[in-house]
Amino acid sequence: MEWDWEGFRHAAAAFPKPSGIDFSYGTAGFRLDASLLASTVFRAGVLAALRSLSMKSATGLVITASHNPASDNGVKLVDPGGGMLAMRWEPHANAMANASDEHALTEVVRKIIKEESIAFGDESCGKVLLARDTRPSGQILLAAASQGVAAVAGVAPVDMGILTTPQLHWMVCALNKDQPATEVNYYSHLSQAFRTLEQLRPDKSVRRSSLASESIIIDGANGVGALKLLQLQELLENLQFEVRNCGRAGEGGLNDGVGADFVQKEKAFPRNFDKSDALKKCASIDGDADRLVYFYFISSTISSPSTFNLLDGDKISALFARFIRNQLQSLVEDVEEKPIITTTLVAGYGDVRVGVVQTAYANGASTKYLQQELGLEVSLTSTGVKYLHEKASEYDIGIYFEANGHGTILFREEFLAFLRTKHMWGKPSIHRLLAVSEMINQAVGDALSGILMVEIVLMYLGWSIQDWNDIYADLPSKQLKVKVANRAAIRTTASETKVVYPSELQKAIDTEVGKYDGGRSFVRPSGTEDIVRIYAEATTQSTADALAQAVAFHVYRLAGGVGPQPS
Ligand code: NG1
Ligand code: ZN
Repeated sequence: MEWDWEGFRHAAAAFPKPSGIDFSYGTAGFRLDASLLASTVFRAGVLAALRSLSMKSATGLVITASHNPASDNGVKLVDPGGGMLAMRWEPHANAMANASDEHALTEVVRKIIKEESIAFGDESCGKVLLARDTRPSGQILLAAASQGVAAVAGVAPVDMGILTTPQLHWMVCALNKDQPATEVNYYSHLSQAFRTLEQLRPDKSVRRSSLASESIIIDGANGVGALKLLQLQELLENLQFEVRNCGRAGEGGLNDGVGADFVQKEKAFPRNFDKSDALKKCASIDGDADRLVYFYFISSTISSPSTFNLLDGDKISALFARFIRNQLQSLVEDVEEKPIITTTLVAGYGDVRVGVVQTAYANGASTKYLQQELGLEVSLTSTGVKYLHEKASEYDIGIYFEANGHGTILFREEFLAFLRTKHMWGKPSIHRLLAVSEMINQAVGDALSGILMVEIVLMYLGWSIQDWNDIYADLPSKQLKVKVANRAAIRTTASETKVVYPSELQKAIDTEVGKYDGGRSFVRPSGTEDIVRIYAEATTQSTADALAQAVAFHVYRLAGGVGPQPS
């Protein structure tokens, strides 16, 4: 098939790059004010098409800016396995997004074709699945991305409509495994696995603690996830939830004082929740439904003040890790009586490696719980699920979560194949592990499958949200952000826990940390906003707040802060 370069240039010329902007593929793709994005999404469409040809499999592209304000938008690219675009291709994405015009873009594309040895066959052989969230700018941007895909010879764009980010990841993964891959298939797959797990519950008569409540109230962030939760609910007879912040008239705007990012960072109720919801089990998802946190509120009594309790990604991870560990333990006890510490020897398979992956934002108390209470291996990676996902895939069962609620449980294919061959053992834990691998999204963190998993584990344990919260007490922590003129002006070590440049900044942070008992603090430039993020932990909330404030002041002073100075 001949590449029609003239036609390509013509198509690209319809989406000129805005001048004076340096686009950068961040923590999770490109994200910016929607009015500036048409050229970038067209080019991302071209890139997704090239990636599809290069891998000879379908790829995906989602138009979303996740938890950012409604006026922003962005693009996330999905690799054939269902994960994020391979990091090795990110420089290609940057080079394309920043090409000055259609001629420069053509040169970049030619170079990528050569470097990646992309061959053009005689027939159409590429496919890119496209989806978008509910942002008003989504439709026009999706059309631009679709034209980008179609501009590549032999690649077909397929518009899957309005979806959550994890739904599109799931579909790309399923399609490339020749499995049914529609939205209906997604709901039936998840709900079927949930029902299987319900049936495999060991003691259905187990009494829930007195405060355990069957139902959940979910904050849908006024985004796409709310709509999809309502669809999922129709297939779940035994799980009741009320969805608030669905984007109905009067409920407010997308991510505006609502959603998982707001709840986790502010440690506060989202809109349309209040003290009348005291003691109820509440959850919050973000604007594209790939993050999940839980929360509940205890109203004040004469003896104690009211408290807002956040159960973040770390606590979700700890709950999942406990469940997985228990299932493996019963497998081992049934087979050959071995305790679990880091690896579990299962007859016929060998050591089953279970690991939990976190980032530096993980609360220190969660790491301690995972290591000391559960005896599990914990590894740390840089911020961004692409790093956590990669690390988690090294284990037979890898549990990964960012504190912000983005995460999942990955099962190694060889381990699942082993479990399938052992079906005849008739051990419930084998069937449970297999059902979990079907229910929890294997492609990417997914708030919808995360809710099902949390609920089933609580059901197994007979726990209320308070019982779950009590597994460990978070160390008091505080997150702040400082607006800077150029976020590239700060560089950190690979683990992101130390500033390398400007070096005086790290010295100032060390001095501040030294003033507080049990203090920990680090800063890093955001990969999604023009800000530097500050994290601080200490033994009391007021000292964590003070440490964060002091460090924010040094960031402002030494790293080119703009706008109001932190006090
Ligand atoms: P940045 O803006 O790079 O910190 C944020 C989150 C990441 C990840 C991405 C993608 C924090 C501290 N950072 O990245 O963990 O989720 O957004 O959405 O929550
Ligand atoms: Zn998101």
